Amino acid sequence: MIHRLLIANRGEIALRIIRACRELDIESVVVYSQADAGSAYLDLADEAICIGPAPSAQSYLSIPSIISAAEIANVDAVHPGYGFLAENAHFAEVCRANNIEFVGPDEDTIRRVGDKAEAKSAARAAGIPVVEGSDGPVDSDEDALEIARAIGYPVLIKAVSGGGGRGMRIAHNDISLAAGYQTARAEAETAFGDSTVYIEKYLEDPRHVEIQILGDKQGNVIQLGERDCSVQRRHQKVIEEGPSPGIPNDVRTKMGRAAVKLAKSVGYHGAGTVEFLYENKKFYFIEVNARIQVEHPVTELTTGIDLIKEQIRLASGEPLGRKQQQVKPKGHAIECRINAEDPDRNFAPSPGLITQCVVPGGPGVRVDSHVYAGSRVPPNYDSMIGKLLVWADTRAEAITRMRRALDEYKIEGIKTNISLHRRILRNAYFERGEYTTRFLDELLST
Ligand code: MV4
Repeated sequence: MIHRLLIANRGEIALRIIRACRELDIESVVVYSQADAGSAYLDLADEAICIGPAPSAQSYLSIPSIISAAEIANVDAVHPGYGFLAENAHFAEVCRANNIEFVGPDEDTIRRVGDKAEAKSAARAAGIPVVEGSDGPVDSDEDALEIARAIGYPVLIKAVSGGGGRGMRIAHNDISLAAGYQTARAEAETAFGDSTVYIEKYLEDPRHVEIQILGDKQGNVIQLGERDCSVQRRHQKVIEEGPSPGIPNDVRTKMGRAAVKLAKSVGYHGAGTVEFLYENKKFYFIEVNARIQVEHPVTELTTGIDLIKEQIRLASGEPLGRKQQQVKPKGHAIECRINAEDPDRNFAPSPGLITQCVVPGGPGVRVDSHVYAGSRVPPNYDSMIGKLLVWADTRAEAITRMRRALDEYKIEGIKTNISLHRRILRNAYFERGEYTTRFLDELLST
């Protein structure tokens, strides 16, 4: 049993976890950096501990500081949220070595799926479709060239430790392959301390669809349906929705089964996401996210399942409380990520003091945010300051509701991307559900 839990994160997800703990009657201890001191959500936890100065390397990413806080606070579990240390196998290992339950999968599973070439091999071994490409890492220019010529251009060179699109290079011919292979390796070395790359056929216009899964420590896994995350800019998701407006029912069923099969084959427990690309009626596994994701509330709204509470229950060893047949997603949910950024300055971060904040509400509206009039958005972290979600019976009604909610949202003092969301929600292609990962870049270039 978990009685007292440390939240190794900040902002809206820290608040989200505090709320889940309160409902589970678990004491919460939240850590914070000097940049976040005074933020109101800290008062909602049972205890708040300052772990260091603003730069995340010295606070939210500092394993010694967080473990010290956990020891001082005498917690029996740590929830990492997303980002920061959420998929750090070493952190999970240190937690458990200190007798602290890490809310997430085993360190070996995190390590295994964190290596994207290895995750792909596991998927291939489980009979799940993967994008054609190298069978594992590519260790020389010669091998890279041979593989690229065999599968045909364009190809994509990807870092095995990659994420967020870093260490990725497209190559259209032998020349750009040679250059791309080297730059991808160098970029991966700088970003992840690991220059290992692999090669895939480049899909030119896919949708990004991901399946939410839950697994218990007894080996049971269920899937809670998909989210479409194709609306993104520079590998940052901007809008997510579920179900995906772009995939037929038979594909939905197969993708869900594939996700469960893969999760079982790697001994996955806790909450996780299996990502796929979908193009020309076919789906391909790309990666596993061994954490709760920003967009998890989309699935909470369509299934009625509290994913954070489930994560904590599963971490404490409880079996899944429902069978696959009992999961019946209903209606439609959309999430708009609200970022402190300036649409007129190429979406540059816009930190500062929020002077006015009027939050939407009413039927079918959910706002997950830690900010308010008087709060200061620090320049040190991700620019997301909240998430606006809506739920309705149909996608058309959800769109109408999101437009209404966006029109109610007023944030002053800093710039936000709310105007961008208004524009997307009125776009005819978006309205028809006809969009791929290229949609937002194209919208912004017109
Ligand atoms: C791809 C792809 C096309 N072909 N793989 C981007 C980040 C990483 N999660 C995987 N990504 C992609 N992998 C092949 N073989 C296109 C992307 C991609 C993308 C994927 C999901 C969401 C948005 C994206 C935007 C550009 C490229």
